[in-house]
Amino acid sequence: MVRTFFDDTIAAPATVPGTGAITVIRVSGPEALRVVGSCLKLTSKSIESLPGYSICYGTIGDENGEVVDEVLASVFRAPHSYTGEDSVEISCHASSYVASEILRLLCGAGARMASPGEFTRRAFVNGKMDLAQAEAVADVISSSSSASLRVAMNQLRGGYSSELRSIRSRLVELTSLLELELDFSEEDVEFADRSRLSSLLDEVIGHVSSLASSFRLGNALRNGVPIAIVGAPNSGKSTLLNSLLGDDRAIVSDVPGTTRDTVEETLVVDGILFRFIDTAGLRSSSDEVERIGIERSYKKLSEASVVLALLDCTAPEEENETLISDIVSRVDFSIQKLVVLLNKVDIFGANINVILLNNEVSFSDSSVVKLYISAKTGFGLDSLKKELVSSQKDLSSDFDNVVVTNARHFEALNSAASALRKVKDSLSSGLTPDLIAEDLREALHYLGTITGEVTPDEVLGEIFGRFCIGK
Ligand SMILES: Nc1nc2c(ncn2[C@@H]2O[C@H](COP(=O)(O)OP(=O)(O)O)[C@@H](O)[C@H]2O)c(=O)[nH]1
Ligand SMILES: [Mg+2]
Repeated sequence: MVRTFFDDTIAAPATVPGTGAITVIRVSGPEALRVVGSCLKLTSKSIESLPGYSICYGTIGDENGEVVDEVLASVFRAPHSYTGEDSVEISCHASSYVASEILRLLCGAGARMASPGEFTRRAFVNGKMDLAQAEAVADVISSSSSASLRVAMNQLRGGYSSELRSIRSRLVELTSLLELELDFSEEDVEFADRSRLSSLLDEVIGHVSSLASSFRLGNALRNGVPIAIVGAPNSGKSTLLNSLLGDDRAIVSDVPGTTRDTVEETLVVDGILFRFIDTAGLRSSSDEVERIGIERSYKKLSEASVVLALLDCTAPEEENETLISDIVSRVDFSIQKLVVLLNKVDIFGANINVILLNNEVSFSDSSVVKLYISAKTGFGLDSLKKELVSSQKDLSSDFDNVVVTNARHFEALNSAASALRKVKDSLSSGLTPDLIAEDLREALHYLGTITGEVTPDEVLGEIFGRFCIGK
């Protein structure tokens, strides 16, 4: 028998309650087969005699011999199961009454209800996956685009963990070089070649920092590429959001200043998840609430990957010029892209060519894209979507590399990088090896929190607590 770390057996539905064809109830723990066997009747032998990876058909009955449901049960033998323990997955009919009756019988036979994320937590503790992989399970479940799925899948399959392992092993090598020196410190020898140490260190710092900087991309993959829609009140920002989504999500009104807070919605275009942010119109206002909204618009502008500056073609040209120069001064062109949208072209009907000529807004930066659209009729929105997709080319090519998508990992990588920079300073200022080794251990500690080697129980509790019951 394979020894695992838990001596109790847990059970929970692994599928969402509601209408569907079947519900799957997961049972895991040393007693899983006995517990299920006590209420599951098969035609010939008992489930306890079946080998792993087999499926059997039978009936589940209650204390009075009354049949609750006909089910299929899949048998997994430790360690070849999701949790690493003996497990059974019961597929029953998707009636919430049936499921709760089966759970009641399982608990009566010695199982207990699982808490959120407990199956995955067991998989982690039993060494089936590390923490980064366990977190990827939640990411795979919640992925909403092909790009975010690929990144989560890569993490689940251990790509990220193996990258971290290689960084850690280089750091361990560094630490042992230094510790060797420590052991012989009485004799005043310098074993480790300082310049070799320092170049090894540079390599690791570079690696850790590039992982950390992939978070901007990772965050965009996970939560959507942030696209801020900014412009004057009444330029059609909310109308644009609604037509992009094909939904009346934001309030459209011809009273200026209606959108006082930001409205965010996601949309997948060509496999890329975008998060559109409708903001409060930019104008000088004495209204306190509106001013707070405008401040928030500027904040969203600065956080966006792409800024959509929406101009009303029918507004006076000077107004548009002032607004654009305000927006241009706030865009960081090294990491952000600006698309200027001249809206409401439908008003000009057949005279579209006239406005194309008249409404030339000039830009210092030639990378700024300008499009004529009608948020109301949908004219030009396909070109806009194409522009957005092509602005995120790196999103569709880069994600085969390891991409950090998790804020907790991002923080740990930053802490590790800063501990490593301290090591580097200490090396160059000739500090004693014991002090240097301490900072190295600190960096190792932070990296270890990502994969779970040194993650405290409260953090584990918090991570798995965010999972659903049955995961
Ligand atoms: N003709 C026309 N009107 C538009 C267009 N886009 C928005 N509007 C109108 O402009 C007004 C303000 O729109 P809204 O989306 O609330 O502007 P916001 O303040 O920028 O969010 C509404 O009356 C819209 O119907 C457009 O493309 N063409
Ligand atoms: Mg609005």
